[in-house]
Amino acid sequence: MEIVLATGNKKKIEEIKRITADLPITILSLSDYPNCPETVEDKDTFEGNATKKAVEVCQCTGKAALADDSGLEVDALKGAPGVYSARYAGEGANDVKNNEKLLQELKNIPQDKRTAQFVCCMALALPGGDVKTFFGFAKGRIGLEPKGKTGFGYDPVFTPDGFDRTFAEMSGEEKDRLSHRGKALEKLRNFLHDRPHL
Ligand code: ITT
Repeated sequence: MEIVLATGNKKKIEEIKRITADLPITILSLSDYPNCPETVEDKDTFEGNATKKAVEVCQCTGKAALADDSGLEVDALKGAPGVYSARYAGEGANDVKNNEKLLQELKNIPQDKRTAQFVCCMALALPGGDVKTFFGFAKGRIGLEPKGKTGFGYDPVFTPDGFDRTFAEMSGEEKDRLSHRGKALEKLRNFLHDRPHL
C-alpha cells in the first residue's frame, strides 16, 4: 500500500518512517507532489487539523494520505501552546524561540506544577472518502532549561514520566517507544494489520 505523508516537517517524516519501517507500506512524501497546495491549519483541535491535512492531500494525489497534528499541552498554561505549538513564539517562530517563550511563561511555576503532555493525532484519509484517526499521548514535565540535542520542537524541555532525561537526551528509538507519535502509530499499525488488503 502506498501512503503519502501529508506533512512538511522533516523531523516528523524521519520519526514516522523509522516507526513504520517494518510495515508493508511505501511512504511517499509531498515532495513527490509539488502541485499540492499547503493546507491552512485553521481548526482548533488536533483531530480537526490532522483530518483536514490528510483529506486535502488524499484528494490532490488520489492516494491514501497520512497526516500528523501534534503539540504540547502544559497544565499550568491551561493547555497552551496546544494546537498552536509550532507557532507559539509568533511569526518567524522556531524551536529555540518557542522553548525560550515556554520557559519564560513558566518562570514562576515550581517543579511539581510543571506537568505537561504531548498529544499526537494521526489521520489516515483513504481514496474512497473514509478517514480514520489515531491518538497518542506522552505525559511528563517541563524542565528549567533546555537539555539534549536529539529530536526537535519541545524535546529539550520535556522529560517523560518515569525518566530523568529529556526526549532530546534519548536516542530516536527510545523516544519512539515512549512518545505520543509512537503510540498513535502503534494504533495505526494494528488498524493496517487487521486490513491487509486496504
Ligand atoms: P505539518 O503541519 O506540516 O505536519 P508542523 O510542524 O506545522 O508540520 P504541527 O502543526 O502539528 O506540525 O505542529 C507540531 C508542533 O508541536 C511542532 O512544530 C513542535 O513544536 C511540537 N511537537 C510535536 N511533536 C513533537 C515532538 O515529538 N517533540 C517535540 N515537539 C513536538
